[in-house]
Amino acid sequence: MTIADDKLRREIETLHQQIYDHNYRYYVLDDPSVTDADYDKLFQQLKKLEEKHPELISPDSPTQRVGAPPLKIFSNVTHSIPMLSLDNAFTEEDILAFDQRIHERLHIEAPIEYSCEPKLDGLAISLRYENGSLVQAATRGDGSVGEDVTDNIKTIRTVPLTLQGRNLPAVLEVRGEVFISKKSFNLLNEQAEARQEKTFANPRNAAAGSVRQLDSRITASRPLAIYCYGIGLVEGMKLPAKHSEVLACLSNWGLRVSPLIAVAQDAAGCLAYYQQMAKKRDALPYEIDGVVYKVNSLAEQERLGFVSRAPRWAIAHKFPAEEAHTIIEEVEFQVGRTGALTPVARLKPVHVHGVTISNATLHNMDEVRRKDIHIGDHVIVRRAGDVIPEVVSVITAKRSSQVRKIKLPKHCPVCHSAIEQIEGEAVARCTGKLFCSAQRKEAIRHFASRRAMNIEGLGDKLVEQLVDAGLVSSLADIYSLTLEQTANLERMGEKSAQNLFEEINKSKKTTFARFLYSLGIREVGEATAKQLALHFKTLQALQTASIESLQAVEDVGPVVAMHILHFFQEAHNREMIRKLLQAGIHWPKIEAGHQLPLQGKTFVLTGTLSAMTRDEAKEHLEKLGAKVAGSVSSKTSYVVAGVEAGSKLDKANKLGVAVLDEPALMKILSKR
Ligand code: I6G
Repeated sequence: MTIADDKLRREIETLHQQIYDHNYRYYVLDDPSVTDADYDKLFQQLKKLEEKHPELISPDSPTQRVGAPPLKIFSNVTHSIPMLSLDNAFTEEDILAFDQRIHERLHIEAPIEYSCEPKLDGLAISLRYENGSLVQAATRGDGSVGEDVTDNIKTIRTVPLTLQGRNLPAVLEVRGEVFISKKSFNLLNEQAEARQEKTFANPRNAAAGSVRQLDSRITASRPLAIYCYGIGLVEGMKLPAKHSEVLACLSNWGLRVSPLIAVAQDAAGCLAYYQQMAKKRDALPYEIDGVVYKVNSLAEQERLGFVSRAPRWAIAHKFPAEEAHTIIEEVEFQVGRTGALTPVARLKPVHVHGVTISNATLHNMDEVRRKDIHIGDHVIVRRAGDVIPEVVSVITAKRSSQVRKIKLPKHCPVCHSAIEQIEGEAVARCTGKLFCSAQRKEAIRHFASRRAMNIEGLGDKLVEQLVDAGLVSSLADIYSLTLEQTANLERMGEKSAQNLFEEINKSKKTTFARFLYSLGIREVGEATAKQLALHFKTLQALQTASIESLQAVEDVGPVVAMHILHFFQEAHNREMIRKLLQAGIHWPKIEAGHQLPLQGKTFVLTGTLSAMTRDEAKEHLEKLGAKVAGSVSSKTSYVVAGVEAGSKLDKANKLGVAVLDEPALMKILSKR
């Protein structure tokens, strides 16, 4: 090797290491230390060197995550230690019986310590590292033989191609779950829908379908992630005594381990963990279908062994099913704020996850056709968190000859105006605009909602009554309601009428951005409204803006610009705005070149505040120009720590980020 070769090799190795470190900070620690642009520079530098010297491309180079040419079939991998599955438990009694069995088998009376982990709804994978380099990745398959999905797994950013640290085992098999976040899952399905391709029924299928692609370049385009939960074969290293310590080792080597793992001192601790996770579940960015308890001592695990395909020392405590079987009794069409018609299935009521479901959205007619849904069909419905229940699939085997086709109505079911469907769009719309009482009601609900004009007390039922009684037919009518009119409404005492009155009055003092958002212009959400307000500063400037100048605003493309332009071109919209302003709606002037006092500062809120909710604190801070982020990094200016602040506070302390308590936050807010 020449001196020049050696220098080049070292240069490439340094780049590998730098990029690896940045990847680790970004994907695993969620704490980047360089900008995306600096990261890209390093990556391009490495790519250029490799293009010039392809003989120096190593399989674990960060550039090799892009996927490889398609395979004909996956080859088989025999697992050196079988990949087991888990026994399931559904009740507290099941868990107490599991704990009892363990005590009996081990002849131990003292409480058993358990490692408790969330159970992700994904695909089990085994990663094999030799001397720290990823050499193979395989699916579980039948537990003994899986499929070789190395090229595909290498495209996942949270899977390190090389392990970090000294004293690495000569061979390490790591077991983990590959998954896709709820958000990415929805996006993937939206994109598939737009291309008229098959959608995935759930995030698990999406993860499995993405990993089991013969063309790994497709896998590379899917936003997959991994959490590691255990080990298989290990050679050349003495293992620690506890499973929780093994997980800590994995994390130190750069493998991603769930931050929600905890150690429980006994079965009661496990059950408390289950409750905690059940509460957290809906707010997590990925699906979990339960939790897993594992005897923490590795020596005790070995004594317990396994039976058929499952270890005796672990159990999955599953959450109650969120899917149920029922029948579609009827399908009706709901009209939304923009006139969009949504087919809604009226169901034979069914219990799902402790809640009775009698309606489910069918989204749109494309979805109805794709899922081949008919009135009278037996279907699987699914409820996930707070989202509207949906029909997952039809049980075609149970279809009777009596089922009826779902037909898009020709006229609006509410105002009888014509229905139009623009070519290429999945959504059909009522053309009645504000003549349609359904659209009017939705527009008023939106206008009064918390993030818009925030008129507390003006909820769904009241809007319904006000519109049906003919008291409110346009947004401006809200401000000419009299106390007497409101007090005479059903279920409305004098006190509630007075409160509503005060809330309506209070809402007149607002911000330009909120006002814009509350108008319900198509495609103008909160963020776009804020950008428009900052850019144009006055309503006059926005109302007279050209399509080109609208597109100069961040987030505003040609479609959004067209919607804004059309909105202000309509005489009845201009008249409505005039009346709203005449009623007294006003906002502080946005000065030219105006710099808000907290502009450029990033805050993270954690723990419970006593004087306001975190959402309210966020709103106050944003009004002052601050950005409020969800996670702490070296770029965070301040972490505001309320009561029971957790890991974000620890991270702030670790990174030396300034921490404010609630009185300090109040001081900042009151000063400005
Ligand atoms: O499939 C699994 C998911 C999660 C597991 C598992 C797990 O722990 C959090 N743990 C074991 C021991 C096994 N399967 C066999």
